[in-house]
Amino acid sequence: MNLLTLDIGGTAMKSGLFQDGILTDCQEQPSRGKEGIGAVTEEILKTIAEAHAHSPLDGVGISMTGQISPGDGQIIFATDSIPGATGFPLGETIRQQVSFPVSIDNDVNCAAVGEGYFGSGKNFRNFLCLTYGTGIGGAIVIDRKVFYGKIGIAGEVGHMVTHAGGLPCVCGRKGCYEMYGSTNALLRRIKEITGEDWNGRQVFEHFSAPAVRSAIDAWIDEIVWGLISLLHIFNPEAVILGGGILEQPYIYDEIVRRTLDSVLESFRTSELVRASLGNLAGIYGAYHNITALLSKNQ
Ligand code: BMX
Ligand code: ZN
Repeated sequence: MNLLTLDIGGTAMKSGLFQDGILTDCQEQPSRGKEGIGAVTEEILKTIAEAHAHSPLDGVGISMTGQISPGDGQIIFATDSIPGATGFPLGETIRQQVSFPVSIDNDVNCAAVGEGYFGSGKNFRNFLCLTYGTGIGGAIVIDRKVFYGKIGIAGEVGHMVTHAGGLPCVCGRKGCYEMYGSTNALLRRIKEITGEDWNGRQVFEHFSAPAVRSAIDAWIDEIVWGLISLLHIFNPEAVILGGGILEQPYIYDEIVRRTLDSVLESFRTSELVRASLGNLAGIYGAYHNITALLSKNQ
């Protein structure tokens, strides 16, 4: 069985090919998010067509940034990290072009499913999964199932307000968590201070520079303030933390230390764990979702 999985964020798109249950190939390319939903869709269709031409596919599992209607794959709302995506019928557009089943869900719901079945979430029934990347995404898992809310879009933690009346957010509102705690927020801050357009890795190469170090520390506090509220609301067994930048041991260690120091004592039993599938969690979740869809269709 040949299944292609795609994990599409505001900046990058990963594709993973599963052959008889084994991830045999994984690639990463720009998602072209800033160019708008048309460019992203073009990349998606091109990647599917190339994989299918190489070895015929039985299904495609998609993990997509934005508020996704899990059944039809419509983008109910997306921030300006992908202009024009709000309202776009992504599922319908892809399904019109292919002859095999396609599953689509929000990227962090997929990451939570990936971690839940194959990674750090295996030992927990009730957990949150949060990723820190272009934005901040979230998923709520209750009794091993993603909690979808009324119309399928629960868990948009990036848009809880952590600074009333604060910075304008890509969602059109003000003061959202992701404007302060996402990797993009850190890179923006570093650019203001140094004038440099660094990526996350380059920022950490300058970790010992006092101005860089203090920007990193202030950014970690922003992450922690959001986590404190979430722990108090959900009292989860665990919070799984993902996003490439969390691979920096200093960040993860400080998030854990400061969060557990700052929550009410009665909330300190929640575990804060790193996504063990790293940035492949979405790919594995999309794989689980398309496998489940195929067996339901049988
Ligand atoms: C945003 C929102 C979420 C997404 C999260 C992480 C859009 C386009 N995205 O808050 O749906 O889960 O970012 O996504 O509205 P990423 O782009 O950082 O991977
Ligand atoms: Zn917002």
